[in-house]
Amino acid sequence: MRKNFMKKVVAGMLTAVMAFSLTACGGGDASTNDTAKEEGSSDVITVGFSQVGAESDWRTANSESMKSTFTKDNGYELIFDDAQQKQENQISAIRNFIQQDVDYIVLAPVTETGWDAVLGEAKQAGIPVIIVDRMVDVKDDSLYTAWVGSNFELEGKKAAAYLDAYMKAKNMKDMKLVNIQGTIGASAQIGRTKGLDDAVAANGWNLLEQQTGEFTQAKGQEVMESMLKQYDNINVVYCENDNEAFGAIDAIKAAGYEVGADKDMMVFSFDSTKEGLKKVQSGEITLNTECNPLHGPRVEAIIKQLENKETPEKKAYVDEEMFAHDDTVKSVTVDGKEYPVTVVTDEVMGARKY
Ligand code: GZL
Repeated sequence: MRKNFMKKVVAGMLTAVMAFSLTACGGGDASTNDTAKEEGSSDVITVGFSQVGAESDWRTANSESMKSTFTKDNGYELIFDDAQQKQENQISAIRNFIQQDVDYIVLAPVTETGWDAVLGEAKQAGIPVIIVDRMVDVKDDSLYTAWVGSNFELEGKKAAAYLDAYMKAKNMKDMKLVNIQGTIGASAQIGRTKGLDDAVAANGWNLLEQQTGEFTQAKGQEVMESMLKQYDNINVVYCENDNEAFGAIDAIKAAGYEVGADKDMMVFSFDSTKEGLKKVQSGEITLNTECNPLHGPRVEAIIKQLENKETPEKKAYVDEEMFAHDDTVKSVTVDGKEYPVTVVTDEVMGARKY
């Protein structure tokens, strides 16, 4: 297994000096890491990837992108760990990767906080950490080498701007809005909720309730069922990902309502997966704001830069689109920038990669 040789030698020397000084002072553990590893017998780059789970179509596409990028044929050994949406599982996975002395650790963090200690251990071991998708909130951002993902607050702002424009175009006065949120504390939830909350405050919209749907279809349906029991006049359902929207639509139909912009309730969603866009084309989802999951090549580009001793951008945002059922709203402007809205047609569906 190939090693990041110099990094480990330096880390080993630091550890040895620390261990010696502790021993000299009669305190601490005299053991040191064996970091002066022999150069690996092959050039295979070992990547330990801690994935959130398999909670959504988006996550499946994201995992597929990583697995199809970090293949043996491409010169990699990928160690893939599915944390089943539990942070403690991700922390154990990272510790395992450190034990296995991988060349790179890639983390898709389930939520933003709680990473300082384990990322400190990776740094101590001289293993670069790349964060993908959601963000980590750490005191020292040298604990990770680079991040690539989405601007989630922008996604929320775009969706809210569309809703405002749509309401005005249709002269809809009465809004009774609910938000089925993502996993609380995940960057995607924080940003999409903030984008909506700011618009609610600015426009005086009537937001009846916000509740987490954990980014899953089952929980999205359960939350929608309970909201329908609580409120008899909901007309806008903001879902923070496609799978929640699928569950919400099932619940709305089961309760005897019709889904669609010109029907009883209009549904907004995020991710723009194939299944999500099919529901935009049918009119069940009015707007789907894209969140692009194809991060495999983006993470590989960062690793290649590091292999070439280059410095990657600390944070890299991916560009994302908006998809609507019709052309009532052709574009929205957010923070001075215009974002076009694409009407979903067979041609658009044919071109989708996930
Ligand atoms: C967003 C990602 C979210 C998706 C959900 O980048 O973290 O997690 O929006 C997924 O579908 O579960």
